[in-house]
Amino acid sequence: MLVGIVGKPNSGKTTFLNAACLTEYKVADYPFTTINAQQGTGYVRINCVCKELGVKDNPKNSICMDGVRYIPINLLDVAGLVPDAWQGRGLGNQFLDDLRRADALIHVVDASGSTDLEGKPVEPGKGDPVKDVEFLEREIAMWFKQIIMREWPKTIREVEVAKGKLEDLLIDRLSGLAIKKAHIKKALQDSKLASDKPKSWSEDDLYNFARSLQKVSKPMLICANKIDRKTSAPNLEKLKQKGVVVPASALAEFMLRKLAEEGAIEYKAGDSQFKILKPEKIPERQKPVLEKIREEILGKYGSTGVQEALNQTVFGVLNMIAVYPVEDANKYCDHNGNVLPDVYLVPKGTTARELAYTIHTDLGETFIHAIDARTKQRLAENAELKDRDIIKIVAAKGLK
Ligand SMILES: Nc1nc2c(ncn2[C@@H]2O[C@H](COP(=O)(O)OP(=O)(O)OP(=O)(O)O)[C@@H](O)[C@H]2O)c(=O)[nH]1
Ligand SMILES: [Mg+2]
Repeated sequence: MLVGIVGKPNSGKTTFLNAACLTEYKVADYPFTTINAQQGTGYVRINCVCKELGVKDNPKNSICMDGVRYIPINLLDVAGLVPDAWQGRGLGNQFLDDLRRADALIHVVDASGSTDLEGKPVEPGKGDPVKDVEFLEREIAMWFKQIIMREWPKTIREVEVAKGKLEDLLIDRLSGLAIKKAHIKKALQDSKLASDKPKSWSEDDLYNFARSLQKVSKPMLICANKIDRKTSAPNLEKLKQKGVVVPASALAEFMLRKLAEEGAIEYKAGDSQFKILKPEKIPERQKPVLEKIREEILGKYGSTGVQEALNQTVFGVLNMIAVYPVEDANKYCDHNGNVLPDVYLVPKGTTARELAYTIHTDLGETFIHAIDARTKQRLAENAELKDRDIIKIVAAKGLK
């Protein structure tokens, strides 16, 4: 799973990455601090089934803290995007190619309006985050359009003369973009275009198709960042008309995570509160800031929003579920006795057999049936899995 972090310069993308992954990439209050893509491991947070089952788990592919399971996902922070980047402005859009493999995008917006469209600082409230969303969506759609249009006359000929199927031809052009045929079919449907007559498509049609394809293949969540600034609140409502919006303060999350790492406070990513453990470890100038975070961010919004943005992206926008595979359905463990060792993120609608394939090709190929470890009932190969299911796969070729 790869989530790309996009947005104009200076909106807080790297701060978001650092807060989610506890990395230390450079952050500064001017545009284009980041030039090359930067990667980190972030986590989605779920309530672990260990509490419900009353067992002590030994997680392997994830982390469990006090009954809260953190499942790793990859995050990628890229250079800031300015209007007309697709035509080469700013750092151009070459770096968008870093996002080709992304499954979803988080658009980090400066909700406080402290920066203009190019990321230059302005008087807080003067920048318009709604415009930020509009231009960025256009830039990403134009990037997609450019890729679709590579060899477009050839594509038209192959469809209209050789009677090839547009989705088959496009899947070749778009293969590096982690786009599936189902995405192309859905985008063709959504944009209501005749797939057998691409010659009749206008520039606007092509744009709409590119936009639809981006929406289905790399859905985007808006992270309304910098909510610690007063000028953010009025913009939040307006932003909600633009899509799924999560209010956040990446800066607050980074500070809480760092203090927790140093043992000064008790705080887990996504918590709605924190507890001061060692006041002597907290620098004096940070103490009033902490109280402000407690009252004006956690108290008002319920969290700093960074964890919420990751969770909403994976479970909301991408519609994934979390499933625990086990080898022993009675003890919920693997063959080494590790209890609830792994959690897999799979798309909603995944079947028992598809899960088997995800774990190992051999398990998929020699699948016999699955067992729901909670109820001990057998599941047929096409049984759809549910969120938080604990599943044993029975296969002719078990993993040793
Ligand atoms: N008040 C406030 N400032 C923030 C927040 N997040 C980031 N910032 C500040 O915004 C500025 C830009 O942050 P970066 O993380 O470098 O932004 P970026 O989007 O990666 O910028 P580029 O790499 O230039 O594209 C820095 O001064 C950060 O301290 C936040 O939640 N609240
Ligand atoms: Mg940056």
